[in-house]
Amino acid sequence: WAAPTLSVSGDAVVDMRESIRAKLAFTLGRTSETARPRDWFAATALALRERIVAACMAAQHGVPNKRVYYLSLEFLIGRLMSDAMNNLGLTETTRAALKELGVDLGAVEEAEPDAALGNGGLGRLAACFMESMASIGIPAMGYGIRYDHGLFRQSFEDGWQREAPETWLAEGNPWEFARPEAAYAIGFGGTVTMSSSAEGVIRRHWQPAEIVRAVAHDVPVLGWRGRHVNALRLWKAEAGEPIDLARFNGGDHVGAVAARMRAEAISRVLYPSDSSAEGQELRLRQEYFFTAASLQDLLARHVAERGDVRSLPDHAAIQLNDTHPAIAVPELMRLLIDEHGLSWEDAWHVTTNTLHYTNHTLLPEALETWPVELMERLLPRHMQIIYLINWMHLEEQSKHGRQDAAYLASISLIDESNGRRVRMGHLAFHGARRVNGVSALHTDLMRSTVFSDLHALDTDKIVNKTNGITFRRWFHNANPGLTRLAVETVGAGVLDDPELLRGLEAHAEDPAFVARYAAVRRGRKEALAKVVADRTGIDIDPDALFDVQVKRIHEYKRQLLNVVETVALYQAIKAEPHRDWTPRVKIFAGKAAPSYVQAKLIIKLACDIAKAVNDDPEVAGRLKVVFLPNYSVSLAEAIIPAADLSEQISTAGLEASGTGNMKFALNGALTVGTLDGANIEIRDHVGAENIFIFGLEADGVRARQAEPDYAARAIQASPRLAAALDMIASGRFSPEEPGRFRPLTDDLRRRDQYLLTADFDDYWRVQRSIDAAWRDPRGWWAKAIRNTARMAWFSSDRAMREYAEEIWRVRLG
Ligand code: DL6
Repeated sequence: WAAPTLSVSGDAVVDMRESIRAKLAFTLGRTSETARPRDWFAATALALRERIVAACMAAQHGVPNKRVYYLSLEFLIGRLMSDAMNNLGLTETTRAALKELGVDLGAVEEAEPDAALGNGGLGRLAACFMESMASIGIPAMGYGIRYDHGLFRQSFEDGWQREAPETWLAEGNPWEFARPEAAYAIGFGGTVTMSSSAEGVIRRHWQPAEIVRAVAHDVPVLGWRGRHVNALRLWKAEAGEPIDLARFNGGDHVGAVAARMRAEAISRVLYPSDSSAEGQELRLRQEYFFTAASLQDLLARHVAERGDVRSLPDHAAIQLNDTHPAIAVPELMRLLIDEHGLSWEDAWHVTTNTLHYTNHTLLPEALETWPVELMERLLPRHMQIIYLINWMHLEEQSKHGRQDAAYLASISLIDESNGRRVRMGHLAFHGARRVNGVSALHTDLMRSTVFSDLHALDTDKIVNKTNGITFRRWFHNANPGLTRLAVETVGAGVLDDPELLRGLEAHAEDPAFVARYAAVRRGRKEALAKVVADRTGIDIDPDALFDVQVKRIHEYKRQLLNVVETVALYQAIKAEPHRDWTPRVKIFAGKAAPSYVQAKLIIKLACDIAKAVNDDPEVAGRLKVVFLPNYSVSLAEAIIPAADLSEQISTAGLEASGTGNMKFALNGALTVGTLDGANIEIRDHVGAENIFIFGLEADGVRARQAEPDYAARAIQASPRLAAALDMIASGRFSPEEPGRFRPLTDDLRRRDQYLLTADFDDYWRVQRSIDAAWRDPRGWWAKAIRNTARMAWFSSDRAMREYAEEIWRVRLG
C-alpha cells in the first residue's frame, strides 16, 4: 500500500541511501565491504531514528495540559525497525535505498535483536499501549527498567528446556538516547529520624544506608504516520560511587567494586517469572528503584512546568501496570510530605487522584505480597507510611461500625495470616483513583472475589478496560499480504480506521476474494514451514491444518490438555488408519519459568510425543507435532499469520484476558477456546458460529472443584482420556525412563487443579467438529474472513481511548 506520509520518490530513496551510508561510515566506522548485517541494521536504525527525531520536533506543540505516565516493570517491545518504517511510511523507501547499496531489507530486519524486556502478556500489552498512545496522540511517557539481559534464550537439549542469558545490548542499542544528566539518587535501608519545628510540626528524615543512581535512557515511541512521538524512559542502575578507591589502593581490587556490582545488579536481569511473585530481595529492589526514579522524574518535570505539586492530579495521570510499581503509593506520599512539605491530607489527596492501577491476574500465587520484615529493613520510611495509611483505612471502617475482625482482616493492607506480609494489590487498590480489570469477565471476578470487600467500599472504583493489540504491528507489519488485500478491498482508510475491516464481510463467500485470502495464508504457512524446518529439522505440510498454541507454559493455560488430546488423536488414527483424517500439524512454542518444574516437564512431554509421532509412518500425512524453541515477539509475528486454528483453552476464570487470542483472530485463525478472559468478548464480536467454544464456564469450574474426587470420576467416565493417560504413564514416550511423566499423570488423577479431566471430552468433541469444518473449505474461509472483519474493537487504540476518557481524563492531541 502507499506510504502514508512520504512518497517513495527517487529523492527520498537517495536521501535514505546516503543517510544509511553516512551512518555506516561516520558513526559505525565501517565500509560497505566489511559491514555485517548487524552493522547495516544499526546504520539503518540510526538513519530512521534521525527521521523520528525530526517527526518529534515537528509534532511538538509546547507543554501538554496533561500527561500519562505508564509505569511497568516490563515492556516486551520486540524489534522496532519495521514499526519505525511502517509508522513513518518509509518501508518501501528503505527497501529501495538498501537495495541500491546491495543489501536486502529482510536480512537487515533479521539482524535486529528482540528487546525482550518482558515475560509475556503483561509486558507485550505495555508495548502495544505505548504505540497506541503515540498513534492517537495521548501525551505519554513509559517508565521501566533497561535490563542488560531480557527474557532468557530458550533451547532444547533432548527436549529439556535450557536457559541461556539473552544479550540484546551486546552491540549497543541504536534506538536509544542515553541521558546521563537525567539521574536520580535512590535510597535503600538505613534509619528514619524525627524532628519537630518551633511550631510543633513533626518531620521525618530518612537516612538511607545505600544510594543507587538511576540513569535515564530514552527510546522514542513513534505513532502511526509519525504524527506523535512519545518516550519510553528506561532506568539503568549505577553505583553512587563507581569505585572504593581506598580499598582498591589497598590491594582489594574485587572488594573495591563490590558496591558497584550490588547497585548494577538491579538492572542486570529481567526476572523470568510469569504469574508468580518472586520472593527475592532483588525483585523488591527493582520495583522500588524504577518506581522511585520515575516519580522523582515526573515530579521534577511537574514542578518545572507548573510550580506547585498540589496540582499534580490536574496534569498527570499515573498508571501502575500491575502491582510491581505499587510501592508508588507510599513513595509518592513520602516525596510529597518529606521532600515537598505537604500535609498528610494534601499528600493523600494528590496521591489518590493521580494513581491508577491495572490488575492482570487473580491467581493467588501471583498476587504480590512482601514480608513486613523485609520492607522494614529495605524501606523503613515506606513501612511507616503504609502502617499509617492502613490505620486510617481501618479506623474509617470502625467509625462506620464495621469492627468485626474477619472483615477488617480482609481489607487490611497487611496480611497477618501467613507471617506478616504487605498486600501490594490492596495497597495499590486503596491508593488508586481507579482500578481496572482487563476483560469483562476478569473485572467481574475482581468485584466478586479477591477485591470484593474493598469494592464494596467504593463501587465506582473498579472499571473494566478490555485489552487490545496494536494493529500496526500485528496486522500491517506481521501480515502485509493480508493488509494489502484489505486495502485493495475496502480502501486505504482501513489503515487508519480498523472498523472499515467490516467491509470484508461482504466478500466472505466471494470465490475470487476467498482465493486471494487463502493464497495469503498459504504464503505465510510456507514461510512458517521453512522456519520450522530450519529450527527443528521437521518438515511440515502447508496443506495441513496448522493448529497453534503459543504462549508462556503454565498449568492454567493447559498446554497439557492439548498434549493429551494429541495422544488420544494419535491413538485414534492408529486404531483406524484408513479413515479420512483431517491432516493436522500441532505447533507449540513458549517458555517455562526456569524454576517451574511441572511446566518444564510438559515441554519435555510435548517434545517426546513429537518424536514418537513424527517418526511413526502409520500416522504420516495426518499428524505432526512441533515445539518451536525460543518463542519471542518476532517469532510470534511469523507464526500468527500462518495459523489456521488458535488454541485459547485456559481453565475458565483464570486467564485474565489474553491478547494472543486477539492477534490470531484478527489474522483469520479460528479460535478453539473456553469462555475465559477476552475469548468471551471475541465470541460476541465474531459471532458464536465463527468460533469453537467448549468446556466449563467459570462458575462451573468452581462448582466442580468443590466436588470430591472429580478428577478420578471424570477419568473413569472417559475411556479415551483414560487410554491417553495410560499411554503417557506407561513410558511409551519415554522408554529410557518409563516413569518420567508420572508426576504429570499422577497429578491429573489425584488433583487436577485446572480441570483438564473435566473438560477433556468436550475438547475432543469440539476438535472433531473442527476436523469436519476444515473439510468444508468454503465454510472455513467464510468463518476466517468474518473473524478478520469483526475484530476492529480489539485495537489497542480503542483501549487507550477508553482509558483516556474514563480513567485518565486526558485529551487526545
Ligand atoms: O493483561 C495482559 C495479560 C493478560 O492478557 C493475561 O491474561 C494475563 O495472564 C497477564 N497477566 C500477567 C500477570 N503477571 N503478573 N503479575 O502476566 O496479563
